[in-house]
Amino acid sequence: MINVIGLGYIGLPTALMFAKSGIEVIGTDLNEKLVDSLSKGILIFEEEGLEALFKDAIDNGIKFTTNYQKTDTYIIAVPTPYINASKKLDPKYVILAVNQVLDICEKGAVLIIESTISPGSIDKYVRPEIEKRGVIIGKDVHLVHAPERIIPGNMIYELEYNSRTVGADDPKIGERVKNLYSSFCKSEIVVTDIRCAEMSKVVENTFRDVNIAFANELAKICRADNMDVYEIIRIANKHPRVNILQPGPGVGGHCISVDPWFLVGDYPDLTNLILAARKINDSMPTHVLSRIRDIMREHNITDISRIGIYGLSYKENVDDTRESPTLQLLERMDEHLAFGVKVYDPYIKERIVDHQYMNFEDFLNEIEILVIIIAHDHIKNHLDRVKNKLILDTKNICEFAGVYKL
Ligand code: SAJ
Repeated sequence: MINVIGLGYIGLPTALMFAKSGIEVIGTDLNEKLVDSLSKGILIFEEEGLEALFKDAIDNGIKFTTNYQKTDTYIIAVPTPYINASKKLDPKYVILAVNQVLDICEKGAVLIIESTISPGSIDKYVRPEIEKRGVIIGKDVHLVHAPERIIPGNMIYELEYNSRTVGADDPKIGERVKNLYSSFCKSEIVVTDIRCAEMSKVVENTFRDVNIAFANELAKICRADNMDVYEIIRIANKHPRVNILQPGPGVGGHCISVDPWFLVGDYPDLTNLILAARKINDSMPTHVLSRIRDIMREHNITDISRIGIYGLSYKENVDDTRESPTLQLLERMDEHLAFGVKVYDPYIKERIVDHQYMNFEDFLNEIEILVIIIAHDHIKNHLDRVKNKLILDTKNICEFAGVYKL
């Protein structure tokens, strides 16, 4: 039996996949409301294919509880927040989960940590915690770091078809865990050591951050001299060894905008490129603001409440708002005492910011300038309804004339 600890964006789909493939799974979370809801068959976030997977897992007997279970295999997928001021990882939830597992686990149990952690965290935080209890690592318990790689919006597919990394102290345990994941993972599973697994995860996300920063810097250069950045990237990407990502209004989410800071925090003298990339991506909401200002000036609009921001989530077709570009943008506006801008996102069902609309039509009726921050399928399917607005399209989805771009 596997006890999956933490039933959020990563833990839940992973637990469901194991259950679907016929393994006995119990999911544990400290959040009673969440456990209640899952036990009643109600999901609390949306994701393509998740409902069907949930149903299969329930049919296969998956259970949810707030209690840790006595078993020989644990998957820990708890949040690893980062401390904004120091840019360092806060390992408190991982430490708590490890301790609660140790309270109950069988001798020789395998603790698989899936949560993203900064390189060196297992040595720095997890091992000492275990050792101070007199528990011997490699004998009483085995440690594994198997970072997840799935992308919100395509999680279920990627759980099955992405390659995975399993970092273990003991290669034999690594192989055992590899076999376990191969119950649903159809792609290569690389077994390595824990330091390598930690570092490769953070490196993957940092690579994407740097690549996006390059695209964003190109967008600014092209704006300065009136060139079409999208056309230039499209052409450059025809080169067989060039693959530039897309510029945008900022980098959100809990991964790409966070993980590079772990490297900057730990290696401040060695991370020039990575830090520059972070700064460029963090500057994009301000760039969007200056584009809004350009449009207001050009059209003699002075009333901020005539501006409507489309999109509150951190990217398209998800309901996750962590580090979202719109939230970053609203923060910058607040700093400049510019209040009153209107906001709409069909995925966000609760009011989380001021002047947030729940109805698209009402939102459109109140605004003159539409700023597209997130390219949900919803707006792509309703472009004919916004054509009469002044549009700032930061995602390059509008092909009609007169639209302002980044
Ligand atoms: N973005 C751009 N331009 C692009 C691509 C993305 O501006 O060309 C922006 C998005 O709009 C979003 C942010 O970057 O605001 C991050 O989105 P994303 O789709 O690039 O990535 P995440 O954060 O949803 O998921 C990433 C993935 N990592 C990589 O692709 C290397 C995923 O595989 C990881 O599992 C996930 O981080 C994680 O949990 O670490």
